[in-house]
Amino acid sequence: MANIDEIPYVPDRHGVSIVHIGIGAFHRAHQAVYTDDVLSKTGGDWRILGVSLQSRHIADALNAQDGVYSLVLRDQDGQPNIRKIGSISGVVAASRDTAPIIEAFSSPCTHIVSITVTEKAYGILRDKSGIDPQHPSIANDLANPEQPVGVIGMLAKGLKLRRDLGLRSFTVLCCDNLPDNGDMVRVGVLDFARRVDPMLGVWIAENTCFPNTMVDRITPATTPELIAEVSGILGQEDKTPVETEAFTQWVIEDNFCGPRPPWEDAGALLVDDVAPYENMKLRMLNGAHSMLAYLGYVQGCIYVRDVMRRKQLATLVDMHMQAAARTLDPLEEINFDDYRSQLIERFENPNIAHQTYQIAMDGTQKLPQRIFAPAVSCLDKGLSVDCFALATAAWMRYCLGQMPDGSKYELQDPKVTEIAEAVSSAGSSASKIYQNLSELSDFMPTKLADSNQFSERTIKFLNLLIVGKIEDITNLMSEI
Ligand code: CS2
Repeated sequence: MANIDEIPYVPDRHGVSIVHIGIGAFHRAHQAVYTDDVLSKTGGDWRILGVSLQSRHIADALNAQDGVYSLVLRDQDGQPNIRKIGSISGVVAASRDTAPIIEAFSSPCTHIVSITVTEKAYGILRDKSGIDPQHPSIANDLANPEQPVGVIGMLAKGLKLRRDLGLRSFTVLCCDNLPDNGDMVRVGVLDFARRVDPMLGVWIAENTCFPNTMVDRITPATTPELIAEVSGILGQEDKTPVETEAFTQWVIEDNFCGPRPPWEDAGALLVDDVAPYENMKLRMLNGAHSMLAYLGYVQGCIYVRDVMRRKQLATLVDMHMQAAARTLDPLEEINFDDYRSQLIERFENPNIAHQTYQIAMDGTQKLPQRIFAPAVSCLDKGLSVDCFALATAAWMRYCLGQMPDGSKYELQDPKVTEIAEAVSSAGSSASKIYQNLSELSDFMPTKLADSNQFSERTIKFLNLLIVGKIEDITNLMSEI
């Protein structure tokens, strides 16, 4: 029988002081759980008002359950453990009703606005010089700053309300998988504010903190099967369960401009500098994830665990993590070999059904920090770029949108049109595919694009992948 843990506190007795934008599965398996731990251990008014930018469904489903949902923990063996989470007070669908969001932004009780909206939603240029005025929600919000639909416009509006009401700024806490995520959002919000109200830019620069964070917990998307399984165990329907692994990690820069929950009591690490943790996670975990997703998907592996069961692919994953570790500065508290072994065990977890297709989404938004940044470090350090060339080739092969048997799959990426044009005008030549895809806008860093070593190796791997020769790849890699 599965174990069910009920909420050990009365949720309604705790006030709301956090607004969270992007109330998807990851937030519900991560920050909402740390906050639930805090509420259980030390209480406080730390509940979360969720904002859903796109989906109305999640707002309706969670509100119908008073924000309460099941967290399903699946470790390597045994029964799932179900835990009810009470830290979310309710969810507002921004596309339907902005009044409760304005009210929360204007409340002196709100101390933090946190975010998980995925990489593509920000619209900030990769060189962090500012916002991308072509990005759909940025373009919309620059034209209508009073009715923002995107995350940057919404933060700027919220901060404007604080300034106009003479309230202390809230802290903006970005929890997406991006390097220097807080610094990046700061650049975007400041640039946006300066364009719509220059004095607001000055106020934000002086008053608002944007801590950097590293977040980690493998969380597959919720499926109808999970909903049916959990509802069966509970004996009543839960439309919004999330399943995740036992492992969880959160490293937060201790830089808040107002009160914050004692998340360290729930196991979060509050530090002065998040960058070394962030690079380790982005390059070793996420980099290997992207590589295995592209390679595995076209080999017919539906889940990450299927990739790990194929010896040759698992060896390539291990090699990728080792290569990524070589690009990192040492971290006193962490032995990278131990971290790698732990990652491999997590990827192998037979009870987590994490789809390679899910990870393969939005490659143009993920490769720069996961694959290109460590590749550039290799060039700087005189190390082999092979593992990163292979990951890039695997993504390029995936961009062809076709399985080895000719059946087609749909690419999900904000640059899908550009990718389709790049691929179709390249014909069947690997070097032309490489050239066209590496020239996508705001994508590959110049240093990498200019490297003959990188292009030659990537094209060589891409050629092998197009004819489906995984054995030859392993042989080539073992020459490293
Ligand atoms: C994954 C991440 O979908 C992806 O791109 O690499 O969501 C990964 O599972 C998480 O970052 C783990 O913390």
